[in-house]
Amino acid sequence: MRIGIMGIGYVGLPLAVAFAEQGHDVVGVDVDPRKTEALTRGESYVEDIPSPRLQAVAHRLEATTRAASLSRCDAVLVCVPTPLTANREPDLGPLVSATRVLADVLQRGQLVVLESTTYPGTTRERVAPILEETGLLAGRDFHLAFSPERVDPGRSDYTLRNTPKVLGGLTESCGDRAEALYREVCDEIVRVSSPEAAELSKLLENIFRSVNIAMVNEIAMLTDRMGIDIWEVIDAAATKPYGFMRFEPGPGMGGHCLPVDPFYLSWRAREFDLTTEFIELAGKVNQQMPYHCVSKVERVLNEAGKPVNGSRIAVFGVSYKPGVGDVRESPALKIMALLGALGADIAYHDPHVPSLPHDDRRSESFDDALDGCDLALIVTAHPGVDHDAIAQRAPVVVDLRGVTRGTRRSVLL
Ligand code: SAJ
Repeated sequence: MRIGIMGIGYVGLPLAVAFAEQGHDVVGVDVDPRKTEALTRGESYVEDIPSPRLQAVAHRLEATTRAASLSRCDAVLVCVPTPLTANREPDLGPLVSATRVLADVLQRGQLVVLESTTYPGTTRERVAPILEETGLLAGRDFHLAFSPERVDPGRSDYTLRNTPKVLGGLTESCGDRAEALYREVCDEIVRVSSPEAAELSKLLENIFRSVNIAMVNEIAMLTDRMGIDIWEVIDAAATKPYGFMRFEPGPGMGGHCLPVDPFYLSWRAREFDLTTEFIELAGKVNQQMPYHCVSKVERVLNEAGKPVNGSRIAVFGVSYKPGVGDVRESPALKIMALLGALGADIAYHDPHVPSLPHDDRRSESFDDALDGCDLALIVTAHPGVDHDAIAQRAPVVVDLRGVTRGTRRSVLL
């Protein structure tokens, strides 16, 4: 088959490589020429896709900014970003413009699948009408379905191949067609009755995490006042062989999914006269965590007789979660900004983030960051970083991830 991918980022590129590895010709279309040029040179910019793997399928992979190439494809997968506006409302701009571009080249008999996370109804109410402006009817002249991406950055045990693929077609035959396509790269297909059910299942997955992370973060703010070790409490609760799922408190929730996706549903729910309290509350609690962490640092420095102003604080781990270099919505950035506003002299060490996108700060070596600091702040605990050494060598440590529990030399969240 000839497969088209619109948006060759952390979702589109793994799909492109997977289909090419199955012997299919793939056209990757992206508005960003830096991406298409890098792929043409065989350079991957997605951590989970090493360049050698990309180069191995270079003969089957065409990267271009020209959408015309999609007209020769049997199927087109749409994997463009679905961010929030500044007012935390869904921003379907990238999706609508990609769909308009696709409409200009859409051919009878093609299959179109939307993978971008979005609110229930997007495929049927926003994508289908734009494609049907061509005069072709969805479900009759072309097939249309929704199948949510489930990429978990940095994870290697579960991949596209062995993570069940949920999909919902606009019609039964749309679903059948999409299922036949994904069986090429996924071991298990989970059919649901409609695109709406598939759209909502994805949001439920991430809202489930957002709400549970918020719940444990709120309890961590309470145990901080009660003088109880939240980590000991979670370890104990996690011994329950059923009915409890472990989530860990932390500096807040980052990434491009969990801080974003829930608001797609809360916005949509308003059209049905329902305020999704859980989602809103979880958002508020998780947003508060950077402030709670900064007040913790202030208190710890104060106990050492030092003001934040002028203190040298070494931040360890600035990406949004361990093992990845992605700093989107990372709580570490908020914490550094808040501490900076209090006059702290901040340095950071992160083996995954050599420099920060929004200012000229660069990651210092482990020793340079640690030596001479008044306080070490562990925000994201990357594997391979010697957190015990931090606890041994820093005058005082605030550990937001509970990785130095055993050392008894650090102050936990
Ligand atoms: N976090 C906590 N405590 C926890 C777990 C996570 O504070 O117990 C924080 C992390 O530090 C991070 C944020 O939450 O800042 C999100 O991390 P994550 O690992 O929960 O999620 P993502 O955003 O990297 O990936 C999620 C995954 N969703 C689920 O596991 C249901 C991934 O599978 C999705 O594909 C991805 O969202 C997505 O693209 O939607």
